[in-house]
Amino acid sequence: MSGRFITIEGGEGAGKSTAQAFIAGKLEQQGCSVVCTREPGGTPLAEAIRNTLLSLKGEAPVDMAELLLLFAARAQHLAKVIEPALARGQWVICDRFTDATFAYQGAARGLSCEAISSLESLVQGSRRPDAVVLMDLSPEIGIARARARGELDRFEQEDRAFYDRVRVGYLTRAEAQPARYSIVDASQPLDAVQRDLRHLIDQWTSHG
Ligand code: T5A
Repeated sequence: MSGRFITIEGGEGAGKSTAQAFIAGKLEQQGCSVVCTREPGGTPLAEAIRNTLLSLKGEAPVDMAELLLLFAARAQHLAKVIEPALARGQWVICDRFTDATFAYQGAARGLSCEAISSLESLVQGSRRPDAVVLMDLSPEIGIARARARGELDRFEQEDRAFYDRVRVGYLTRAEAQPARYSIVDASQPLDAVQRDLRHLIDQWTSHG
């Protein structure tokens, strides 16, 4: 079975990392070779950009600088990790990707979708995720989960209206492309979330 490029999206604390570990474990049990990675990040340079973007210290980037830094990290990550893994036939399970840019920098910060789409084509060529799992959760619960886990980063200091726009941005994209996106109700208890994820894994592997 050849690998697929799966991305996991959603607001703060929606359970993306937990879902990623679960999906990777199930695929590995089926004999798939899996690479787990994340954005921003995934290579030393891209992780350095992540640290800069998430930090509360120093000069905060203006919105356009934030957008360009995210795509700079993405270019490095694609070239060094994602494309080589897919070329080897591995599955790539990525915690956030370009849908996060449309939701955060587009819907929430208000940068133009056309500008983001242009950068998407420039940096990614025709590469798009084969499937996007949207962990949908109200920002209230997500931020409470993130807060319970520890200190909040720069993105986690935004106001409630920002996260509402992020959520609507994600849902709008998911509803426009139902073949590629699967929405998981992330407010459910973990075992119900994992049951839904198992259905998705079955779909992906039965079309392999
Ligand atoms: N960003 C990123 C952009 O603005 N543009 C971009 O293009 C990209 C790529 C960093 C930030 O970067 C921004 C958005 C982000 O703000 P991040 O660190 O990946 O991105 O984002 P966070 O959402 O902050 O990641 P978290 O690690 O906080 O959240 P997760 O991964 O969604 O949640 P997870 O799995 O760690 O779970 C959080 C807690 O909830 C529990 C877990 O055990 C954990 O304690 N939990 C549940 N509890 C109850 N029921 C369930 N069903 C649960 N599932 C998990």
